[in-house]
Amino acid sequence: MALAAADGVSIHPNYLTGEAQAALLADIEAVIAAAPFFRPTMPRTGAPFSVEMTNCGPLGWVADKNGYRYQAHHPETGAPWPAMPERLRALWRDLGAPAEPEACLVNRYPEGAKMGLHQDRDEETFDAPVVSVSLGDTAVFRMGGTTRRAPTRSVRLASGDVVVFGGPSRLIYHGIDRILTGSSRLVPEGGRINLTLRRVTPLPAA
Ligand code: MD6
Ligand code: FE
Repeated sequence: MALAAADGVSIHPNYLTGEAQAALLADIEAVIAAAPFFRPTMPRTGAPFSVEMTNCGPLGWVADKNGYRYQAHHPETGAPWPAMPERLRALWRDLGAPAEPEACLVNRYPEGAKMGLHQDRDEETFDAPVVSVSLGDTAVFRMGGTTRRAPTRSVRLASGDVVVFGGPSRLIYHGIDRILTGSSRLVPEGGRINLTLRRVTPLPAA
């Protein structure tokens, strides 16, 4: 059952069964084999993120000294991103938008990694929701409002949980405070993997 956490945010605890999580993880391991993790850096300071990233789908999100952007190829290998696994396209058909997802960002959180409060706003359109899938260790996820100063609250996201930010919540601030190491046995090397599915370009006219 989906929980309405705030206007337009829906949280689907246990959306994926254990079996579906394992199958999706196998798909993602194939993506990682073709497009190895890279460590993004902050545009101004050059400070490395504590998470590692890769992508699949036609476009991928990258961060380096030139800024945050979407591009069609891996920043280190130069290869096009691997195709979006069908399992993710099906999940997007169920919870996302009618048009195909264009980007899936894969974030890996080793022990101690976190992600600062941010908005997802590097896309050309905010008309489609962002659909986020958690695999592996549980995360403490913080959500606020559409301004940085709005009050925040935190929820735990466990393996198989899916969060959708759509409508008025598409641009809310959110981040990962910490990872509860050892809380899941799904990922053999431990840690947490988060997948965020997005549209980047405007939705085709209906
Ligand atoms: C994470 N998630 O769960 C980071 N962004 O590791 C996100 O940054 C996120 O969960 C947009 C919408 C939903 C999210
Ligand atoms: Fe985000």
